[in-house]
Amino acid sequence: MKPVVFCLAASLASASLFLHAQTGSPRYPDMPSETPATVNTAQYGADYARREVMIPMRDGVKLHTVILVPNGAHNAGIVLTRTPYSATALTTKSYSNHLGASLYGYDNATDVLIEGGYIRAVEDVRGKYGSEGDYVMNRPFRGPLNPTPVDNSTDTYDTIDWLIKNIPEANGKVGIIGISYDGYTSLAALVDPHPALKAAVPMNPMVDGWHGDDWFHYGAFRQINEPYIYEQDGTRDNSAHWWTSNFDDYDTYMNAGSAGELAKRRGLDQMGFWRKLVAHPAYDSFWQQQAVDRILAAQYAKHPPTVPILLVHSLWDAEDIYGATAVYKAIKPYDKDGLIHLTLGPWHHGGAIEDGSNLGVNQLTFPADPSVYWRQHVLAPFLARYLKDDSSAAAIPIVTAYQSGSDQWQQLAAWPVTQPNTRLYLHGIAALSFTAPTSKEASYTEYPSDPAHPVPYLPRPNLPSCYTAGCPWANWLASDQRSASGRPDVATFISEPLTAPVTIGGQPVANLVASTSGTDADWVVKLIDLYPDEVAAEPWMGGYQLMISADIFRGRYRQSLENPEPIPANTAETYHFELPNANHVFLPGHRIAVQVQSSWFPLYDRNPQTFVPSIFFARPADYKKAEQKVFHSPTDASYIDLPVVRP
Ligand code: PG9
Repeated sequence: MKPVVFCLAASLASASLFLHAQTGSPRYPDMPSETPATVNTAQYGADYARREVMIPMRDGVKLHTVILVPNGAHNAGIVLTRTPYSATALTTKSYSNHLGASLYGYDNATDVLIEGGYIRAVEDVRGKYGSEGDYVMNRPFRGPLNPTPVDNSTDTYDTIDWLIKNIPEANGKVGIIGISYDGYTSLAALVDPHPALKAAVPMNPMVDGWHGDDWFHYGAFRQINEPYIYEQDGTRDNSAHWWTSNFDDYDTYMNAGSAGELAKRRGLDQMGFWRKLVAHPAYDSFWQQQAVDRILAAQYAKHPPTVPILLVHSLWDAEDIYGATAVYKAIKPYDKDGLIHLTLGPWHHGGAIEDGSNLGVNQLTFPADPSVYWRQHVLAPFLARYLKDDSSAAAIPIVTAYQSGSDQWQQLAAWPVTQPNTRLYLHGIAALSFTAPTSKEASYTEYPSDPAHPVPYLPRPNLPSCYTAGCPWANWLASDQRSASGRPDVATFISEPLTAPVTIGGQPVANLVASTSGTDADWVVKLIDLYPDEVAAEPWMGGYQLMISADIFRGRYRQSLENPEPIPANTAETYHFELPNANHVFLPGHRIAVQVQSSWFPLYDRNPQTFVPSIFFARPADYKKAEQKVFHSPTDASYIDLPVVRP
């Protein structure tokens, strides 16, 4: 009984203390609190003014926005970012009275924003951190998926309207910029845009979560994002944290079995977005109606684009490798005035605003920092041309593309440079060539796929995806594939050393003819640049196997992305799917390699290899070892159709 009374008394005492604190009258007048009612950030010596405002949206919800105005700003353009990752965090890299030291690199392109004298506005999206309202992951646009009168389009419109009316130092021109989710909000601004929106820079944007961005790739679920969903959906300030259980995430996900079982064990099923994910494992209307490339194309089909756009794609983007080029492909046909621009850079996710001189330690390096080049020669003039009153800044090329292999920037009139036009055939005895297979060679290559021992996407231990120094996540797409090529459950095909360069500029297409002894399967296809045995200038690149373009396809969707079908066992089926864009020269002395495997773990959930209604909830007994066959015969030829650029 006592504990209850104690608790009751304790709670009454703390309540009265709390009331005193709240009413402001000190409980002990002779020893009042030293804490002021509010703290005003001192501006002495600062080179900018910091203002924090709550901007009212049309439904009355107020959004927290940090506004940073450089001292002496006059007729300045505003550069806006709308984020679910904390406006305060993005604008207080350090508590400095120098603007350049305060802005985080992420989203900010600090050098360009400071040199350009722009006013910086960063806003918490509805439902996150300092903003009011309800959070919905990538809030669908108003319509069948969103019956409310508000979305990220209306919230951006209302925000811009307030900014241009309430910042006297501004010139009435607003640009929006952002990476990843903030790339998605940058695209959302283009839906029914405010007339003051004069430029958009969506960088590595989330565009189609099922097709090839963060949630699935061709139906294979990216389960290592479970912690992200837990924390992003869990609380307004991301204060509920996913707990770890193993240093090696490979064990975390293996111990649970399915992605759904792990979610249940961790309480992820409390989160609304998780429930939506598991309710829509296929490419149904839930995903199709949210695909931003489709939404913008439909809008521009009615009214051509009026806002200049600079889409930014990273060639080794581990998170949103689909979005930017998919939007470009979808909307460019409606661009009557040459307003739609695209950059393809040799970066990881978000690399354009970071040190871009390499893709990881003892991985791919570049002779000069491509990020500095891009910020100074592409981003800076683009923003200046459209956000400054003096629009004398030079026009930028429609496409600025970094060609890996030759290590040079290209100014192009269009992307892709060419469509797939040359078949690179898989052959028996692990060979690869531009000539079609003949009946004189083995008609297939066989490999086992055992869900009890899935192929790691990186050598173990697999650390949780993290962004601090030393974390391999950001650069894993440029990691050496030698560790995979030696595995019996990875089929590797290698060409002879090239005697002349092979240049590709566009999207390769995988055409895999394969069978499985199971009734479902995943197919991973990797196009690889295999370096010479020794590279004098960079010894660590000797024999390196660098992925140039790779993806995973969940076999149940081979006939329809919306309606999964079991795979008939031991029957050759064709899997035909686009791989990510590449702008690369395979140099003489290099070889081209292709790897085929049936798991990429723990990044993607395991395919049980027996057809079940939902892989999210496959049971332990469903997971069965299978024998996979990749066919390379005259009638069942497997190949990658390359967009070869002819001199
Ligand atoms: N696109 C990034 C991401 C989204 C969802 C899960 C994990 C990463 C990002 O917005 O940073």
